[in-house]
Amino acid sequence: MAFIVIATANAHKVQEYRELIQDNRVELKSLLDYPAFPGVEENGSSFKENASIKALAACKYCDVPAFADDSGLEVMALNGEPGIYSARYAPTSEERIAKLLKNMEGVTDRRARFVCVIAIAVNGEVIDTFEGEIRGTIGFEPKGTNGFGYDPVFIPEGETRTFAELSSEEKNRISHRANAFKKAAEFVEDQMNCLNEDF
Ligand code: ITT
Repeated sequence: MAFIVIATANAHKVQEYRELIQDNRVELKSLLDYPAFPGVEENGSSFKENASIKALAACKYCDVPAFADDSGLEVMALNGEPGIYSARYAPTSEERIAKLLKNMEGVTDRRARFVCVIAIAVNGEVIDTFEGEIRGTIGFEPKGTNGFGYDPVFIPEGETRTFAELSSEEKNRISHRANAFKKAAEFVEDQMNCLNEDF
């Protein structure tokens, strides 16, 4: 069986990708399977750069095809913050949400979007990147216990519930991660078809 590594140690992301990859020919591993992986500094200035840095590092270290997900929440009234600093906005998820809600006190424009960029690296090179988004609004208090990160305060467009109140199947049908993944999966499928035609 072929396997691919996702360059993340975030168990929630791994779980979402396990549900998204409905292909029993592919086994998904993550950096949780490589505990000696030294880590990598996410010093890029965009989701795309950080996704590429992570995918390349994992591909080189594990010596197999790898992909990475760099993602985050952009709030319009905060000029796109926390953006690429979403994971580093405060030490814990609860503190990040508390800080976000504090910074939005008195703000009536609650529009926001989640962004996800997937980078794929093969043979020590990033071959492509794919972006997905989901638009929505920021609630006034955390609601729900599913998902992770900012899910309890993000209400996707067309919904009254937060991501954390949706089931994982519901989130995975519409999320920024699912939208980026669809594009990446189409690309991989096309590449496989081209390879098959060459033989
Ligand atoms: P890796 O770098 O190891 O993949 P990470 O959690 O540090 O793990 P990022 O640097 O991409 O990942 O930061 C993403 C942060 O954005 C994440 O920690 C959450 O705070 C937030 N985030 C991204 N996708 C999310 C989602 O689907 N639901 C809620 N919060 C999300």
